[in-house]
Amino acid sequence: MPPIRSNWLLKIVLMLTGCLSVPSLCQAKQPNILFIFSDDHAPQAIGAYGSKINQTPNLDRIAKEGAIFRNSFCANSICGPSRACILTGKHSHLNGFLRNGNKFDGNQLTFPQLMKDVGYQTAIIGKWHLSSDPVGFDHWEVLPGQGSYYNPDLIQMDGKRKRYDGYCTDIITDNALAWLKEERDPDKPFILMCQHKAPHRNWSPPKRHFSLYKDTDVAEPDTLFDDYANRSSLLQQNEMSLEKHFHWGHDMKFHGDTPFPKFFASRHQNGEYNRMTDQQKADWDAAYQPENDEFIRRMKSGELNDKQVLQWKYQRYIKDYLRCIQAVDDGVGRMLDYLDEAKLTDNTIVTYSSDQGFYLGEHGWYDKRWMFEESLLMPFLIRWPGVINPGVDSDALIQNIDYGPTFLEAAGADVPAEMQGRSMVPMLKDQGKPSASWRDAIYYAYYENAAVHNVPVHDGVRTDRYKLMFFPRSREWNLFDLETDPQEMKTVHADPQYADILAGMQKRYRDLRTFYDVNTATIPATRGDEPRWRERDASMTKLARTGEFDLAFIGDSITQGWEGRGKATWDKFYGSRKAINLGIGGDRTEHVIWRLTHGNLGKIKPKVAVLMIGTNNTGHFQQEPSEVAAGVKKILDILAERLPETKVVLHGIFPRGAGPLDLKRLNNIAINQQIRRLADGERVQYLEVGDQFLEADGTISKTIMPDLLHLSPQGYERWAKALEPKLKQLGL
Ligand code: SGN
Ligand code: CA
Repeated sequence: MPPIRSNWLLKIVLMLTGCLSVPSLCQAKQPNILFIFSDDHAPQAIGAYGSKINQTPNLDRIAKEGAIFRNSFCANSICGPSRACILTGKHSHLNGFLRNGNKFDGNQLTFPQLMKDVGYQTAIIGKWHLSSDPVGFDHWEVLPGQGSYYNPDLIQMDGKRKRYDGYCTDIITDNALAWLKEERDPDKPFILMCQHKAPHRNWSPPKRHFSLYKDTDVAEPDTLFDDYANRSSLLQQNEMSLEKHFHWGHDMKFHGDTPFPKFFASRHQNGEYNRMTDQQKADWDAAYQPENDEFIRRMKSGELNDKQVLQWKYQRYIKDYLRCIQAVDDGVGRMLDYLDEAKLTDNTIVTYSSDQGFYLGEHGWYDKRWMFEESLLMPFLIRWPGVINPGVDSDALIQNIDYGPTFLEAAGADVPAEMQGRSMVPMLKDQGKPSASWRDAIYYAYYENAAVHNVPVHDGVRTDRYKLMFFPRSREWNLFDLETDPQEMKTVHADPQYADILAGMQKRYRDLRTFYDVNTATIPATRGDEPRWRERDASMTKLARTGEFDLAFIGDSITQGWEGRGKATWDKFYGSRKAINLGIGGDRTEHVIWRLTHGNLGKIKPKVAVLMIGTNNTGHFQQEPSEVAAGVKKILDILAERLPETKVVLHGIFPRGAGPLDLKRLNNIAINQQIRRLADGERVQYLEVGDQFLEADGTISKTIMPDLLHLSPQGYERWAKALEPKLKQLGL
């Protein structure tokens, strides 16, 4: 953990000068912060980062007059999660916003709230995408969800939506400037977060940039035709390729259905076009129609081979993307000009960043999510006159969880110990040079399983030279040497020459997970990418919605087995007792956590829930017993919150394996030793019936557990009999 920065001295000075009560005096000390942020803007499309494909003079100005960070990384490369990491200074598993679609808990500790506490005015205008309303801001005006490029709606602080005529990037800039000029209190320091929608999909540019790149081709990336060989097999399953996953209307800006279904998906029309006024539509069509007609003509005449079609798609995509960025750059220029005009430049920190990077055709992709460089990287430019010299260029490994701590320290506020990021202020004062104790590796985790673009859950670490990724879905490691293979085309995890490096990186991975409190057993996880799991989960949710159950069994395959080898016993014991089976084979604690918070409890209010879970945590991943116990605890907490009247029979995990020294069995015993303490004897009653399945010498008979893990019909009968007195005692 970073040390708590105690700013008592500053506080005394502020108090003596009256600053705490008369904030105007503070302005010289407390810098304003203008946080300009965009969505999906990859560093390789910023001049200062060496872009080969576009020019961004205004963004470059921030770098030129301040610092550029070349090793700036995202903690979780997706929109809402990245924003939650920034607000909280914590990795996703602790701030609770793991994937788009979660709802941000605004009552948790966030840096804007803490800045308010030290006298700042806080404002956010633009894309928010965290579902709940912004908390900790004196002023906010945010796009609903993803927002729109054309004639966007913005949610007002009273909850009403206001529609603006015009182009989103310009409107967000206008409104941010209006707040600076007219609404803020000039006697107080401010943090203004100006957050663009652009250049997010579907990359709809403004009219003034329609003709940019009109008559030129944009350079293609080297890896546009990546075949995904030599890396995790899961790469092949992606649904974010230029080749297969662009929509004719939405992405490629054609009207109607595609005549070429082999090359283009057809589902999504261009929703932006539908929002346009007649004049906007006319301007749009004047720009796109001739090119579209020409492409259709060439396709119909058979002039284009598959490769050329892909190249055409790349040009359409990248040009629109870059045109959107040009408008962001224009907006940044207007903001910087205003700071000059209003004489605010000297006392204002300006940062530019984006929620993550993006694939601009690299690896044949658009979108983000993967831990490969293009989407792991985030731009981070910062200007701080008087502190950062012009032209600082830093290779320090920074992350979005560092922004909050940095702003807090700059504002003279304490950085709470619970924030996992670190303040960059000392490094900024040292012109981008990290101290000896600065981090040597970053931790990354992506959780959005079973979602758009089908990128698997994975996590990993990156040092200045190596990157290690772990894919739980296939249980694969991938290791990249960024010096010899900067484009990450070949994993070297199995190369004997890298054996020591692999071992070292795996240790770094384990240690960083411990350092950041990453316990997979407690992080809600869906297996929705597995059709059988998805179907069973959905059917249980449907059944649970019907409501009437007195008894619920919750668990993994051993519980699910009541419908298989245990069926006769189930019918006998529970057939007439309104019982529901919420077991899914292969589940670990994290999956049960997901299910119970994503519909599986439906409307049920059972008298008794019988819970047994954890054997797969041990069997599949060798999670530590304490980690698994924490997972069980979380499940009990969920049950307490959602079903406060329900009594829980918490089973010790059944024994497994051939003999008493079977390692997986020992792990279950260790878990049981911990979870039995979670029972209060009232709401939660611990019940261990494992001895029912053991022979006198501690072995397990195959007539009871044919595979030494799952019960036979006889085994189920023994389970039911051992459980019965407890159920009776609990009123069933
Ligand atoms: C939308 C996009 C996806 C994108 C996600 C997340 N589809 O679903 O391409 O990956 O947002 O983006 S779209 O058809 O709506 O454009 S994020 O930046 O918000 O995380
Ligand atoms: Ca984004």
